[in-house]
Amino acid sequence: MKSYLGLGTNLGDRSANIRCAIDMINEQAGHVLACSSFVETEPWGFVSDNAFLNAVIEIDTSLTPYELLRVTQGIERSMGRIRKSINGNYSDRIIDIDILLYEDVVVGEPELTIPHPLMWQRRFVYEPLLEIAPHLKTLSSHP
Ligand code: PH2
Ligand code: MG
Ligand code: MG
Repeated sequence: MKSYLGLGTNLGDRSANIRCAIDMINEQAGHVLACSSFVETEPWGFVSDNAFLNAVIEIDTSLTPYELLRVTQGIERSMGRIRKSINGNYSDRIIDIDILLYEDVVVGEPELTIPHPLMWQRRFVYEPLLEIAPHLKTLSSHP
């Protein structure tokens, strides 16, 4: 099954963090088929002095969406991500792995929403996504 994952980090050696996450995803979740450029982006939705590095990858996975969520959360934890948010607000992080799309599956649960509900609002997601998946432009409301 084809899935697109968004990767983001704004702490430590950011490009090493993304490369480490990609290696672990490739080992634990499924073959990485494509990887976007790593793009430097301003924090979106919260205030921080630490700029982000973002990327999007395409994988071929035999995991279900929930198994993929468990595995990506396990990778986040193993890379040292502790707090997900502070009082419900976004916070700095070593690595964040978000499931953007999974085939054309739609999931609407509190724990997991696919397609990612904010993906077409966030330039740091849709720019790298469209770089590796230009055919998805028809899904977006952006030109
Ligand atoms: N992730 C967020 C909130 N804000 N801003 C940027 N630039 N990059 C991100 O990956 C990001 C964000 C929530 O996960
Ligand atoms: Mg996120
Ligand atoms: Mg996340």
